[in-house]
Amino acid sequence: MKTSLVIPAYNEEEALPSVLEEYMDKVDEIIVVDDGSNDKTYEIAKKNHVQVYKHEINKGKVAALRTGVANASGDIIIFTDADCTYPAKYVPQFISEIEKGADLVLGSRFLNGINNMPLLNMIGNKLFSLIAAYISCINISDGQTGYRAFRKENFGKLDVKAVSLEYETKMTVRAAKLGYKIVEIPIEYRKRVGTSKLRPIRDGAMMFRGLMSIAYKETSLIAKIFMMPSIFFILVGFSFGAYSIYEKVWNKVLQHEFYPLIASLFILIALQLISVGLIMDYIVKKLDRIEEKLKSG
Ligand SMILES: Nc1nc2c(ncn2[C@@H]2O[C@H](COP(=O)(O)OP(=O)(O)OP(=O)(O)O)[C@@H](O)[C@H]2O)c(=O)[nH]1
Ligand SMILES: [Mg+2]
Repeated sequence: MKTSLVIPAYNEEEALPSVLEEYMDKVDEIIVVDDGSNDKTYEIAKKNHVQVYKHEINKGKVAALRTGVANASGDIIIFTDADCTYPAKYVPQFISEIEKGADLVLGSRFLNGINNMPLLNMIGNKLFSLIAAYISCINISDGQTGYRAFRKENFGKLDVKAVSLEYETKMTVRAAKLGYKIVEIPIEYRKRVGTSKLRPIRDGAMMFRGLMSIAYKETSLIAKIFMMPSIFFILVGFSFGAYSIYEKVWNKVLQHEFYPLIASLFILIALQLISVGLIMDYIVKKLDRIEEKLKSG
């Protein structure tokens, strides 16, 4: 099977030469998508005799990945970054897993211990991976990784609606929903070369919004029915609690001595409703996945 490597690159003149050298003999074709860089990224890619496509303006990583896949001729597509973080030595494993029948292969940065990710990114990534694993009911350690492989014919289904870093997570959740076989390969994650293009607050917020929207869409109706009233109980509970604290701190005397009790009761009811909702949701999702698997044979 022919393998195409897609590398989105935005101002990566420092890292790109060693990335290309490292991957050159591991795949059948390399496609670099220069995403409107204003440094020497394009010239460097051209000099290395790989396929290069250029966005005249910066359109973001997702657009760059799509341009890459649209121009790839391989049966297997591998995504990697242009910043030297993902070692090329795992490529044969990615290919072999796809050939053995995996639908989506993920290079997991959280399985083998060697991880040079900055602390803030690490916390964010782990949190989002946990949410993604919960939503999709599968045990994935790194739903966010940018190092991944799949068959080109499946890209239509895996190409989720997203503009920023939520793309990878959403793709992983989609694959799980489709009942695809997802395989994780433990990889080493190296320190990035060149400056980070990540805007932690903006990108983190986009990712959070993206995940919340899939969490809402993916939550079954029965779970929503259980969980919705908990908003009312939480609001009332917190109001009673806040009023009791106000009385105690500012008036120095608790006139309504039952208010703290009411607050605790309402919050406990809310927690119970949320727990029942989550359990229901988990069961419904498991059943859905079993049905999905039976349908796809
Ligand atoms: N962030 C970002 N990356 C882009 C863009 N277009 C292409 N890319 C490429 O997408 C890949 C991932 O971007 P990175 O800046 O490495 O983001 P990250 O891997 O989440 O974070 P760090 O490695 O910690 O900087 C790199 O190869 C970028 O060059 C863009 O508009 N924004
Ligand atoms: Mg990176």
